[in-house]
Amino acid sequence: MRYLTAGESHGPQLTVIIEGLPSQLPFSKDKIDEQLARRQKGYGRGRRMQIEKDQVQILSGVRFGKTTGAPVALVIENKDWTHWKKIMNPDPNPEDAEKRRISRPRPGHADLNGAIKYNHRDMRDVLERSSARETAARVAAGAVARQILEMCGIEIAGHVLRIGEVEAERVLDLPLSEIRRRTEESPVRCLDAQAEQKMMNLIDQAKKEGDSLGGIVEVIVEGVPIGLGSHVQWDRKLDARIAQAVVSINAFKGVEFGIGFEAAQRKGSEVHDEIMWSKERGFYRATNRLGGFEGGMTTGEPIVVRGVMKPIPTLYKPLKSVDIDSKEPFEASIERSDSCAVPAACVVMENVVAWEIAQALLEKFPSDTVDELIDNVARYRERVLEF
Ligand code: EPS
Repeated sequence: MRYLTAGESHGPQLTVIIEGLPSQLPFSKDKIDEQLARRQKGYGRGRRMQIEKDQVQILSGVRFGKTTGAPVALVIENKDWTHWKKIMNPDPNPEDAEKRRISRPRPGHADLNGAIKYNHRDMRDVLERSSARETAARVAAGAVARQILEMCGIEIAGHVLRIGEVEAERVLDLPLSEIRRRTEESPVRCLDAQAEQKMMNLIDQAKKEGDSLGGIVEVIVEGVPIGLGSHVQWDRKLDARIAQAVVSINAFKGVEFGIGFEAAQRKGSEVHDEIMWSKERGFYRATNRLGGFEGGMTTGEPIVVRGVMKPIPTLYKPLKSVDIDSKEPFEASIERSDSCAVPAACVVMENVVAWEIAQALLEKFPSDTVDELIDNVARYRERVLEF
């Protein structure tokens, strides 16, 4: 299973093509729209989100509510495009070519590197595609993957652990349904009410100062069978593939599993999870410090993965940069942005992780129909219990 996205931030639409979905998968537009709506929310989002109302159109591969096995094409319209038709015109149009031309790269964005690499004198040709608007398309693909996971008894939830200097108190052992319920009610998708208020105050302050904030997001996946991914080759290790997917989300700079970077400070006996067995559960771990992975394969314990997002680099507060035409220094100051997109990024991360797990599931259990997949997973789970 694979997907590609296309589309610019202010072009007419975002497009996703998904190939390799099993047939007969109940395909819910509402469930995709629900994920898209979740991504649009969050305290600290800017004015663009008041313009957009992201909804998916299904263009192929689905008939009478089920996948056919053919590629699925999905489209999300950019409502803002009506204001950008001239600027984003694909036809040769010298009259408008100079309008809104960008010669001033923003520090922290793809602008300068992309312009040099692709030889663009108008950096709009870079930033339109590098914009985090593209994450709406990735969320749509992940929302489809979630529908596969759901049918195989795999659940996912995410929450915000940190925004700037405010860290949430860890809430242990909450059922994922409860995490989903509580984060949906929180404007910053945080489980700790006190931290939530502090996070919101910090976002207000950053906004007032023309600054931006990053943070840490945690995603948990339960019900994953043992043995997704493989130790035998570097590019089949599922934790590594999840790491790539997470760091590829705009502004994400790092990823950790379980206790993560803290493992460096602990002794081996305080890191590794002891192996247990019972008739009801089969093999399991006494703890889950490694976050659900050993040897690039799932252990059957919950996957616990965290991603760190840098503060959005589009700032009202000017940073020094250099104009690519005049080579004169200037102070970059940009009009419209989100001051904090960590709550939205939490939804993006949940969905990109869902995609990687669904893909690994279909690699372990190649199936042309969803019923075959469900049977294969169920039979494997029984075999694992008897191992
Ligand atoms: C973004 C800049 C802003 C954000 C955008 C990402 O858009 P605009 O330039 O139109 O104000 O709102 O995020 C989205 C459009 C989105 O859907 O998340 C950027 O430069 O990355």
